[in-house]
Amino acid sequence: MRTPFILFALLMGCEAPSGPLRDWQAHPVFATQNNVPARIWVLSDIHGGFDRLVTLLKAASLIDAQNNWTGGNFAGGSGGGSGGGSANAGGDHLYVLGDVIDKSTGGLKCLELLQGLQQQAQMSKGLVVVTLGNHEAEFLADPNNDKAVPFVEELKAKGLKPLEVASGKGIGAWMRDLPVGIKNGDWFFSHAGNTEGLTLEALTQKIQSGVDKNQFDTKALLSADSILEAQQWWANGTDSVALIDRNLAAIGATHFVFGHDPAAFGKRGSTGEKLMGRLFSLDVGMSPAVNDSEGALLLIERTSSSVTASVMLPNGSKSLLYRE
Ligand SMILES: [Mn+2]
Repeated sequence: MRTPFILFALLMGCEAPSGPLRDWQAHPVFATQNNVPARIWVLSDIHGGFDRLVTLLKAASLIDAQNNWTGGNFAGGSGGGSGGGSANAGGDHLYVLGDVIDKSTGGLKCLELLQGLQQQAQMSKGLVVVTLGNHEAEFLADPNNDKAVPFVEELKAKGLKPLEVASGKGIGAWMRDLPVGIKNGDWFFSHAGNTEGLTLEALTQKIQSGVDKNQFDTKALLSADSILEAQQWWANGTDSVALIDRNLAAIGATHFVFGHDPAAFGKRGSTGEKLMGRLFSLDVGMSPAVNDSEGALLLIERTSSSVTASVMLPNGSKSLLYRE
C-alpha cells in the first residue's frame, strides 16, 4: 500500500493549479467603463505594503478610520443601473493595477481589503477595480514559484493551501476572475501596458483562448513582452512615439497608465509622465521590501473644461503632473 501512496503524493505535489473555466461574460478580460467619473484614483505594485496602502487611501479620503469605503459621490453622475460596470459614474473610482502580493508579507491582507472595498463601493455608486499583475498571474500559474514565498507564507499561516487557493478556493476565486486591464474613455490601465498594437477585441481573444487552453500558465499573460510582463516596450533605444501612437490608436485611447517597472522612466520612487500624457508610470516601489517610496496615488480629475492628472502623496499633498 505504501508505494502507491508515495507515488500519489509525489504526483499531487507536482500538480498544477486547476480551477473552473472562467466565465468571460461575467468576468471579461477588460473592464470597460463608458460613463466617465469625475475622479479616478490609481495605484500599482503594492507588493504587500498593507499599512502604506491604508495610509494612501485615508489621505485620499477613500476610506475611514475603520477602513470602510468613503469615496465621494458627485452630483450629476448618472449612477443607477447595473449594466456591466458601465453605470457607476456617480462616485470615485479606484483602480489598482496589479502586483498586490509578494516581496513583503501583507499581500493577502491587501487583497482582502480591496475585495471588501469593491463590494462597499458598488453600493455607493463608486467602483473599485483590481487588475492582474504578473505576480498574481504567476502565483495562479504556479504557487510554488520562487517569487511567491511571502504570499505563500501568509496563506499557510492562515491554514490555507497555496495549490487550493491558486485553483480557486477562497480569495483565489476572486483572483482568478480579475480583469487584465481597464478602459475608461480614452484612458487605458494595465499592469505593464504593452497591448502589442492589437485591438482590444484581438487582445481579448488572445488572452481568452490562452487561459481557456492553459489556465494562467499561458504566454498570452506570462511571456516577456506580454501586457503583464513587458518593460520598456515603448522604447527601442529611443522613445518611439510612432509605436505608442499606433498602440493607442488600435485600442481607441490616448493615455497608457501602467506600473510594473520601478525604473520605467529612469527615476525610482516617483510617479512619471512622458510624451505629453501618452504614458504614465505608477510603480513607485512602495513595498517595504523595495522601499523606493512610501507610495503615491495618481488622481485623474475631470471637469466640464479640463482633465488633469495629479500625484497625491501619503501626507495628502497634491501636485499637478499633466493637464489637457
Ligand atoms: Mn510586475
